[in-house]
Amino acid sequence: MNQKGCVVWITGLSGSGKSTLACALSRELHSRGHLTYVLDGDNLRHGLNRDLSFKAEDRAENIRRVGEVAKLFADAGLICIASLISPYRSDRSACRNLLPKSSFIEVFLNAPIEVCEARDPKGLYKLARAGKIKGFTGIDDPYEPPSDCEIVIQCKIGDCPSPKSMADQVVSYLEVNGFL
Ligand code: GGZ
Repeated sequence: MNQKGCVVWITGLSGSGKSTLACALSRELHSRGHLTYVLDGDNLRHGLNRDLSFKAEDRAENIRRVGEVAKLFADAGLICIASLISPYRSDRSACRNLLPKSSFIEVFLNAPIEVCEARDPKGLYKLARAGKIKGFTGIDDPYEPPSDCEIVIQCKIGDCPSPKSMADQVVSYLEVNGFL
């Protein structure tokens, strides 16, 4: 298969469903015969990026490294799916600038903090509210939503799309734009 590589960059708060979407999207693309690789922020912080904290400069370095790695996969013709909070517009924009135009597809998983905090799968929001984690995105650290991204996935209180339907939204974009 002659596949045009690209980077699908998923941004959103902790608990918004980025990893779930990345996994569902990867499965769907595999089932259609496409090569993918998932770069998940939380996982990479156990290896490649284990020397980095959550202060702004370290988040920038985290995102820079993942952007560079994602570019390598895209150059090799894979659909690279990166799921990181990536809270700063400037860091996301720097990654976009590493790639040829249209090959960086920014997906904003727009789940309100109320939804993410109610899910709280690892209990991190609870710890942040109690002051036991400092600089937690959305609590006492900023999240800058994209103003001009390619895809917005909307999740409202009591009405969030299923993993499959989130993945389908991205797949449709990739089809229409000649990546599949
Ligand atoms: C945000 C934090 C923090 C702080 C630990 N702020 O939802 P998770 O738990 O499983 O994934 C989050 C992960 C964030 O890593 P990223 O590499 O995606 O962040 S960034 O793009 O901002 O560099 C969260 C956990 O780490 N976590 N402390 N203070 N999330």
